[in-house]
Amino acid sequence: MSKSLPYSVKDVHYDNAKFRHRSFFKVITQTSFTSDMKRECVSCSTGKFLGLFMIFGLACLMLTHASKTPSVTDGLSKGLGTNEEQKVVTDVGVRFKKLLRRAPRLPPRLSGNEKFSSGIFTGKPNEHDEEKWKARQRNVKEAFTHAWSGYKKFAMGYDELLPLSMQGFDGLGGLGATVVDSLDTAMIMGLEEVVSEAGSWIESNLLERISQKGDVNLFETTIRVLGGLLSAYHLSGGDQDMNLANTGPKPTIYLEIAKNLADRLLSAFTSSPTPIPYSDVLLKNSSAHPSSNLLSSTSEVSTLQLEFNYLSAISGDPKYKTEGMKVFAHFKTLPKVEGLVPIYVSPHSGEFIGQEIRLGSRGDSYYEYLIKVWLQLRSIQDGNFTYLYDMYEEAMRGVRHLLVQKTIPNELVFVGELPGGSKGSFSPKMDHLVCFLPGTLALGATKGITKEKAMKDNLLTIEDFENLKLAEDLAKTCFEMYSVTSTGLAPEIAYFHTKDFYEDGLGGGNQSSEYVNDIIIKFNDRHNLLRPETVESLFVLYRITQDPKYREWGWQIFQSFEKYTKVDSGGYTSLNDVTTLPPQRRDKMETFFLGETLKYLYLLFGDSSVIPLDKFVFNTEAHPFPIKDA
Ligand code: DMJ
Repeated sequence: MSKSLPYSVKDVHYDNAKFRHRSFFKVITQTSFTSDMKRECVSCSTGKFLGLFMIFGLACLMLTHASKTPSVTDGLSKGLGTNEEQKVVTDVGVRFKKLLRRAPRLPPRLSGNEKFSSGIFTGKPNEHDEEKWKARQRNVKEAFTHAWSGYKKFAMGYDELLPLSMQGFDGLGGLGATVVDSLDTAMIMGLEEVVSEAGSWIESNLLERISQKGDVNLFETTIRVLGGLLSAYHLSGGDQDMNLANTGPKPTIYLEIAKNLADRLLSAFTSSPTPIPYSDVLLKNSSAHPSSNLLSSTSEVSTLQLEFNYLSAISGDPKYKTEGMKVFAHFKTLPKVEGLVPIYVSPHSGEFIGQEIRLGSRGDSYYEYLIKVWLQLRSIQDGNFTYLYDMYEEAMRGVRHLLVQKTIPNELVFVGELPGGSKGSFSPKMDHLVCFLPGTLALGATKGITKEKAMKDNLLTIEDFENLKLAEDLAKTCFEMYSVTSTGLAPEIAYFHTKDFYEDGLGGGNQSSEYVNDIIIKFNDRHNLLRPETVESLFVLYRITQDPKYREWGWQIFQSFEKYTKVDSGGYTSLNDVTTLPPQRRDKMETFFLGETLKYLYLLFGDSSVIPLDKFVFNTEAHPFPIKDA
């Protein structure tokens, strides 16, 4: 028997095969019972050898008594291998296997602790727990209703609510961004009244706004407004030619408006001399222009494709996808630092500008969309998008190698920045925005299925395990960025105590936190904008690991939002300083609080079969699109 992996040439065509180890028993049974393999095997000497070997093996099994010894040599031992494997492995079998197999290239095992905390051996949550989470989910729904009612009362049709001054504000070009960003959350929560109010407003006003309004940012309008319309189209039954929503307009209304908007947004691509679009669009005359510094943000130009691809799929018009995907095809050709890219790109030269590398602002969702667009397109035969996966894997290797460090004294894992590129020095600074990364890493590792299933099916590579580990470590750091403050809410930016960096007297204010000396919060970074990234990652990690601690962390964060950001007259507000009590309030409810933060909390506390991660991909603003053929 060949001692080198892969065992079968077929495995070569199977992703990750080179890291998979198949047990002796599986090699025999799969070889024998897979019909075309059988054909190959009887005609080759290896096959004959395997056949004889199987007969010999079976004879041995019959001769030995059936004392069941767990297969300690198998990678996924003690409960994680399949039942058949454990049943048939006897002492003799184990000895044979030891003799005949080279030391396998095994994925790491779960430690006792991990097994426990991953929920694999904890069984299903009991009824009492389920009731508790249902009640907590209802609390989130009430929070959403409170947020919406404030917006409706004081700001309906404006982009955002200023909850303290009880008025609306157009900070995103005047397309009623909160209405569109909130709609699919209301659909998911089954809030028919809100669906009706938001849907009717969109039907009566949005086209007119689009044709009369001026300057909008291409990225913000795509992720919030276009994304919101597209997921509303799907969730209301548009893909199935049905109207599933009991209320609000027909799904085709959302699609028509989405097309009208996207046709105008396309001018950012078509007026640029390179595949890199301009950052701003004048909707009313479908023209586009670069930002004042003439540059586009790397994350902005690479965070349009999920939306444009899905619009092409449902409208039947390939032009949106064609333009959007040119950005990635172009990025593929540009030089990078171990897969990491600078945060600015010029639409005029098509080149990256400057050296600054980070996974926070202007860099973040470039990495998120590499893997999500690959997940969205991987079943489609009309193009080869494997390069996206390769770029993602290379980038995550770069993150692990160049950006990950641990704090002093408690070894929290964080992702820092390279302000001067690969040759510059490392900065132990992390935007809250980076907290999207644990979710993205976990999703990229299991492709949306549970860790338990992925392990059972031997689908995880060594790198997948490394990424999952980083995801879990980083999620903890993100959670501790909340716990360390007096309000239980994270600052916009945190610094970390390392051997090269420390500043005294800049803790978060919660003296009972273990991490007061690990996390440093500078004066200008103490605000909280009700951002979603941490709860987004908790949601994804809960779905993938099934570890209840992620739900508990999410619940703690939700309670802090309730306590310190809720405004009695309606809505929730951003804070100026999370480290002091009572916190100074800022007077702004961002659209993503309804579009993302509350949606992810609601899904985190709810049934895992709702919007499953192997069948949907969430855009960066938490609008879910179905994955074709998933
Ligand atoms: C949202 O608009 C999106 O999540 C984006 O990717 C990052 N910024 C906000 C939320 O913080």
